[in-house]
Amino acid sequence: MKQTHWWQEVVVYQIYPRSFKDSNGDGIGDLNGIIEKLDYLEKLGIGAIWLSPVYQSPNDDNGYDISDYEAIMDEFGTMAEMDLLIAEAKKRGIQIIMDLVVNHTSDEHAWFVEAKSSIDSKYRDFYVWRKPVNGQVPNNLQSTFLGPAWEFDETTGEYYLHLFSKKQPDLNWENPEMRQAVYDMMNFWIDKGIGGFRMDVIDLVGKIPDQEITGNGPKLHEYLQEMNQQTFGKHDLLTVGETWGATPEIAKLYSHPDRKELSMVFQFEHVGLDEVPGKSKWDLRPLVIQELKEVFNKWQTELGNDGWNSLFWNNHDLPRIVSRWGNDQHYRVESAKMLAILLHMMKGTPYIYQGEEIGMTNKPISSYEEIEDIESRNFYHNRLEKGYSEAEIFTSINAKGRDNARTPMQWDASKHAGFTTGTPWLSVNPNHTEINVADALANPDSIFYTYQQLVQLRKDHPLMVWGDFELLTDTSAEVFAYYRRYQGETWLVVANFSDQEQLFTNNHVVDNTIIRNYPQTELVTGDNHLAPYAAFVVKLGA
Ligand code: TEU
Ligand code: CA
Repeated sequence: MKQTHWWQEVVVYQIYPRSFKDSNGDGIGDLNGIIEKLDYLEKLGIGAIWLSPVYQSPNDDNGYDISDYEAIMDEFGTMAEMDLLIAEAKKRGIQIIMDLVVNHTSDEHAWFVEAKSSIDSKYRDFYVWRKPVNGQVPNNLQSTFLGPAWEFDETTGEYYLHLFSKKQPDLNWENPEMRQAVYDMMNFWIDKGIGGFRMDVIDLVGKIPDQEITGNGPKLHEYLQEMNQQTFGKHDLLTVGETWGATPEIAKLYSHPDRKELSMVFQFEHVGLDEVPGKSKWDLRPLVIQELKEVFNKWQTELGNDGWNSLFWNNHDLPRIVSRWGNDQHYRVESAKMLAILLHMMKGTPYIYQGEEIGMTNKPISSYEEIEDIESRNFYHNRLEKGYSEAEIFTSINAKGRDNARTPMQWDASKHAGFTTGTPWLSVNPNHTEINVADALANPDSIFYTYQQLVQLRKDHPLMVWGDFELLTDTSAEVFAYYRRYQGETWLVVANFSDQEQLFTNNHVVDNTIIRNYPQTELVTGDNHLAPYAAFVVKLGA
């Protein structure tokens, strides 16, 4: 008998609290705003919310720099409101998944303030300190946000490690007391009745800085097994690790049920397909659809029952999928629905990022003043220094910059999209007059209802959760088609991943249509001329 878990059967919705809903007019989304919108999320049908960080933070990296793990950021609200959110969500069958950022803290966290005060501080070893080498940085480790990963501290004459901004010093996981302090903090949240954790860059915690090893260090899985035993192992919680470098083999180490580590990981292999290999996320090349098929096929077939997939197109670090791989102009609605159907019909736990369910798009910018995100700001300076033109830099930022995902949620057509009555911390996309929740709810053909239907189908059909995946390989390059099979039943998923009509030959008898994005068309036996971005799911007859 295979063991099943609630987190294999739900759809998760990610909230970036700063941009979701402002309840008090200060221009910043907050916990009360989320509570106000729980009925909307219940209508969508999701079973869990992954909440990006809501903890106390100086916001150098929008909450991913935490100064107190057991306090709520002032702008977001109070701990009492957090408790209310957990309770109100639970009433609607929704679990709260907290973002666990424990590769690093803020430099304003009490541990770091203490650690920095003296070499003899009892917190010194909670972080990674090294002496200068020939008066220079200890080695060549680089920060993800560009520049050296070492920052010199004048007071004690040593460098500390920061794989992200210098206001995000890395924790030293080799220190058992530090690990215990993290586990205590996790238990504080578990005792509040949360549904689990999304673990920020968890693949970095086994780092060996002196060997310049960051991801997938030798003790990584030992730490995760210890964490599991000390915290969530006794509860059936959803735990998802953010693991940039994962292959299917590595994903099994994290998520094989017998290993007692995590429920699943976010793998990013598909995310990198529009980048020039070996260069950075900013160096763009067109997507080759055949490669996308191969990557998904690999992940869908190789995990088997030895691990569990997560399914996502979007998050707060990635550009809007409809702008990136769909068509955010003429075929916005069709392509957004196609992308939804293609992903949600796969095996794994699907994640919807706020606004994806109404087809929100990237928001182009043209001046430095419009950049909010630290990663994009650093990139801008770095490329200017290297001699790139502003035009080239903005092409990259408009395609891939993180602010694209972070513009405020578009609730209605009013000024500032109903997100705030004040001035939003990041400007609203002007297209909110056409793309917004109120319009989506009023239109039975909207993208919202495609997502709602996909969420419901998953509840009604074990095939969607458990069915085996098989890619069709004899299609045109632009057609992404696969079967799902479960207990004698077969569904065929067909998606035209292009803005051109495509021919698709179906050799099977069609029993009935499960979902589609062109309401007036059927998938038939024999030749089908698929309209741009058309997608169908049909149950095959015997
Ligand atoms: O992201 C990890 C990470 O490596 C990202 O910085 C990623 O490389 C980049 O955003 C791709 O555009 C996590 C969080 O999701 C991100 O928001 C944080 O900034 C980062 O960790 C540090 O906590
Ligand atoms: Ca607010």
